[in-house]
Amino acid sequence: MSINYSERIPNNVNLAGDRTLQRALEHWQPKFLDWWREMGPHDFASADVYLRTAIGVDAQGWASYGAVKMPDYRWGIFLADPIPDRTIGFGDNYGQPAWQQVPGELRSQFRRIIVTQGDTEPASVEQQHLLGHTCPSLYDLRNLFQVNVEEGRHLWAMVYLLHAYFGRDGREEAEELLARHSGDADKPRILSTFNEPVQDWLSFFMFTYFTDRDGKYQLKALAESGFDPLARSCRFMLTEEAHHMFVGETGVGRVVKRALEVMKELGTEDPPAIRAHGAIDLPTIQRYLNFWFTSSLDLFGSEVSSNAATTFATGIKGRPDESQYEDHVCRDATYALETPNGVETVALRNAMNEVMRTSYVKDCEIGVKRWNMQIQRAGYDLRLSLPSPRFRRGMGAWAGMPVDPQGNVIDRAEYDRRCGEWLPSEADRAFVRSLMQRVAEPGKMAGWIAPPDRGINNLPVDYEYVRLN
Ligand code: BYC
Repeated sequence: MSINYSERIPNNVNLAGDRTLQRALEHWQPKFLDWWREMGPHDFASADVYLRTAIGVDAQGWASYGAVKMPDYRWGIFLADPIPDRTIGFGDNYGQPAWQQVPGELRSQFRRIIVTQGDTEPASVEQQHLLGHTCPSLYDLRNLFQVNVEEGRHLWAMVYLLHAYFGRDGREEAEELLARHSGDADKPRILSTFNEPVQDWLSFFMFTYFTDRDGKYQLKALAESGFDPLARSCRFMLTEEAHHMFVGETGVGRVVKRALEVMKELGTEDPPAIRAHGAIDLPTIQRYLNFWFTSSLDLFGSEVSSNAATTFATGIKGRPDESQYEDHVCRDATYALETPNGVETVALRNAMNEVMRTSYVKDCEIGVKRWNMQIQRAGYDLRLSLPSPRFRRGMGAWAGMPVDPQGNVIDRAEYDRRCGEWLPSEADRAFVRSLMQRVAEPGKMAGWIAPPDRGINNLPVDYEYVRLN
């Protein structure tokens, strides 16, 4: 079904065919816009931003590009095309027809998962609220705003499901999605990472590399769901998500590149010297990486989880790329889990969070390898690395354990003492913040980041991606 753009809410779900639902969503729309004005990108409402907007859901030509003022962005509801005769691909209902409605007995679990997914989207926009003021270039500013409007659209995707399939409860949850706020003492966002401040662009790039990648894995798992409208929503969200991780991977890569340039120029690897030259030294980049990677690992939940077992068994949430596995039912399969008490054998269904986390870690390694290739090519021995998934965990079996980045349990006093080596210190953060000065001339870059290899949608790097009216 094509997308109807003449309606107040662009959609390919035939909203006009369900007046009650349409009215309910049109009632939510101004509240969303109020939230956007207050909590979205601060101060850029009148800027013309070169944005891509979804205009279809097929793989080719799904988006159009053009200058848009963000409050006028057409946030819409788009589901990927249905797969004819789709069946449930995992769990106890394996092979049964996919559900077009939520089965009554699974209602509260589906709602909880959709709300959790939905909550992260506006949370990330709130975390990035002030970043526009310190953009390193107009190219980066545009990418920030692209990510922000698409997170807003992903919120719409979840709000549609809540309104369309969960009645009054769903409408109440949709209101709550705008009432909780990132870092709020009384009404914080649901998941830990989404309450962490993102006050500088190095954090933003780490966030889009590591935390948006959790998004990729969770969305892939929900794209397998037996509830077909959820699966189709998530399939289309994944199309948009790829750009967010591109922003992260290339962003960190450009910060590394700039550090290497300065190292060459000065003939030293000495962090204070590199900093004095206005670039971010590699050990500081490693500490930021450690922080955001470990925080994002917690987003997968506990290693052993009865919630995970239930959502898999019932057909609510599969594994990312379920088709790669042979056994889709996993009734008797087991998983060998490394815990602080040694290896424990647990039912595979209970270990689904860990299965997902393990695939996520592998995916995270790809970018780290690319960053290291740059360092190697520049002739330096230092390598960036992912810390052990046991390090600095806040959820699960390793939560709160004094573990070093290599994964060894160490003395707590030593752990406390050495945290400053492994994680950004207040001084690191203050230094990185001191570099965050707005650069807003077309083609100009801040001194701590290298220019991108190419511009957006075949435009040159020095195109005026944001016109600050
Ligand atoms: N912080 O059984 P457990 C994205 C809660 S990112 C705080 O171990 P379960 C995006 C958990 O909710 C993707 N609480 O875990 C990225 C549960 O609470 P209740 C977001 C946490 O349930 C960037 C309790 O602890 N999508 O899209 O198997 C920008 C016990 O949990 C945390 C999803 O997460 C935490 N880190 O799995 C924009 C998908 N971890 O219910 C967007 C939907 C766990 O007992 N969510 N808890 O009160 C889920 O599938 C699951 O809820 C989780 C947790 C994977 C998060």
